Amino acid sequence: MASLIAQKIAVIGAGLTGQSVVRFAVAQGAKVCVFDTRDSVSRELDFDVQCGAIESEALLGFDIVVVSPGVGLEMPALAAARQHGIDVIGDVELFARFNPVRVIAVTGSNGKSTVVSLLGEMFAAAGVNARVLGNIGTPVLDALSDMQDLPEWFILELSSFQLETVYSLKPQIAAILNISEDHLDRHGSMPAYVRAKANILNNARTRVLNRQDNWLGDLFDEQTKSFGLDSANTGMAWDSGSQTILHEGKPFIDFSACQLEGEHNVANIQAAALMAILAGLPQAYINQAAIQFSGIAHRYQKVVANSATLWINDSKATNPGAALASITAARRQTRGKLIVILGGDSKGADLNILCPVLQQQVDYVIAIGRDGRQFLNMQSDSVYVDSMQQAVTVAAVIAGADDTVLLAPACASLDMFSNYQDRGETFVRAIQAVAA
Ligand code: UMA
Ligand code: ADP
Repeated sequence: MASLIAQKIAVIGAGLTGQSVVRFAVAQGAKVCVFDTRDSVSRELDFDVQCGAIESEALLGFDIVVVSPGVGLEMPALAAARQHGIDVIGDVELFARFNPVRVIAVTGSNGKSTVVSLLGEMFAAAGVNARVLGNIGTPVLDALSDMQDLPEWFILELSSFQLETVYSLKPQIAAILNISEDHLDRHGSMPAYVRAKANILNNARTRVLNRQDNWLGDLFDEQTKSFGLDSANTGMAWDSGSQTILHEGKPFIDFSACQLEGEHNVANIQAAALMAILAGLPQAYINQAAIQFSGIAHRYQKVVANSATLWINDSKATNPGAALASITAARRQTRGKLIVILGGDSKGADLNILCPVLQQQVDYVIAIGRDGRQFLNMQSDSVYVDSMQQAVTVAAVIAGADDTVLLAPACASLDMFSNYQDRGETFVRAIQAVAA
């Protein structure tokens, strides 16, 4: 295990990750200096932060630079540090150098939080102590604050941002759920985005991959276990007629008894169940958790409202691939019209991949946000509005009984809201106001 005693560490970014790095590094005896490229940091912190642009030579006196996931690695000060042989890493790499616990690591463009949460429930049902951490919201280093109180497993949700700087992680099981366009404003191209995600597999004992995803074909090795919405006799498969998830060709989970809805969630349950099997959990507990799990907030959730219309909040559908899965699921569940609210910050993604589904499966598009106008060319029955309240008011006029209104924006929320939770909550409040 590495030692941080008297090491000089620069922490870039004073958000959740940066704060966890400071706590961990200080506890390990390091000397820490925190930088944030914003002009000021509004939150209250118990350490000093150097705010504003980081001079290109500013990091050269440090032993290690720990970069928060939201900070792009091409920043000149980081490039200079790398050129001088300074260790430039992320929090997950630092975690990996100290972590003594078995790890399951999960990435993918969509479904990560659902899968790690469900997997956590499967461990809990089986009475095996596991902690869910990472991009889902709890920085990984916080789990190492008490080395005398560690679980049997860590279940890590890892983003492409975090995986760009991971080298030493040795997961027992590493999964890539799927790949579709996301974060291209940061990674620049799909191959670069996939390369970042594929880092999760580097030292993994067993790979878990989606066998129907074209981007993942080259990543299979002899030990890889796979899942898919097909009738294969290997890994996890799917019998849509009987709504049954199969394992090695045999019925394993009755999806019609589960609370999660939509075929994208079939894939999510398959992935979680496969990892649970590989971790040695008994089938009965895997089944029990799959059936009882009701999903997480802002992911394809029915909104409770005094309305004959079905309203679905999928604010976390923040890229076109997620919106595609969401719209497909909603169309299958809807007898009447399907009205979809889309738009926001596209993060450089090509929104046109949604054109066929909007034309063929959606009756009306309500567009919002910075890049929302792009959707107006994809569906003639469409309108652009300035706020979520207006979007819900227009939807309420168009929709009747048997109709569904789906918020699946295909975009990030930050142009109009503080985050996707704020966008989802604004949607729900607006529904409750019109349905009152
Ligand atoms: N900052 C800079 N310079 C920059 C960018 C940011 O100084 O160029 C500073 C900001 O001023 C701020 C701090 O860095 O003070 C924020 O750091 P951060 O953006 O890395 O965010 P954290 O608060 O550390 O949260 C991160 C993840 N955020 C991102 O990757 C953007 C959280 O994922 C994660 O839950 C958390 O670590 C704990 O691991 C959020 C996310 O949006 C949910 N993830 C993306 C996604 O899911 O699509 C990848
Ligand atoms: P992530 O953590 O990767 O963002 P979530 O589990 O939070 O994933 O789900 C985010 C959104 O992605 C969901 O609300 C849904 O619209 C979509 N989604 C979830 N699972 C899948 C999947 N397996 N394939 C495609 N889209 C999915």
